[in-house]
Amino acid sequence: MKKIAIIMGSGSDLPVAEKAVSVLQKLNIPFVVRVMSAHRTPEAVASFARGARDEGFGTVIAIAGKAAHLAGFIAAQTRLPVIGVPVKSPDLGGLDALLATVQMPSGVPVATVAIDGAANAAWLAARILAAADDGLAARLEDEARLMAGDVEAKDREVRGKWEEQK
Ligand code: RP5
Repeated sequence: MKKIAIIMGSGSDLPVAEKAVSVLQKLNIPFVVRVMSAHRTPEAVASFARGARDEGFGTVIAIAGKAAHLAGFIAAQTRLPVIGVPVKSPDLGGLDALLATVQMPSGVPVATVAIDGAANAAWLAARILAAADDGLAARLEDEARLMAGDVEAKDREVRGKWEEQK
């Protein structure tokens, strides 16, 4: 099975990265977590991105805030799918990172999720791998049924509550 790389630009992004870790663990998908900065350790990022396919990765999740060039910098150097997660910052609320991540030039895409949306980055990465993995596709169907079950249970609870107040 292909691995997923979770790359964050700073140790301060770890709480966001952990959301992706939880999803990948739940789905039993192999992953690697690294801290590498497009600005502070650009050679390390370049080396990783260029070798990622040969290392057995199928998708890269890149998490960064502020002037968030990490996802785009990785996408420039690998043809693997790259998913960008903009991180919320106290000054501009993450809009800075969202725009820096999403506004890529044609031909070099970064699939950008919501601000701090690392969970959905992992779900999307799983869907990408599941296109060529029937076992993973079946696990995603199971998880979708569980999610539906949670909503239906809450619906029953809420309906019951209002019926009691008639
Ligand atoms: C980005 O700048 C990082 O991804 C982080 O979200 C933000 C702040 O980094 P630190 O100054 O906390 O290292 O490069």
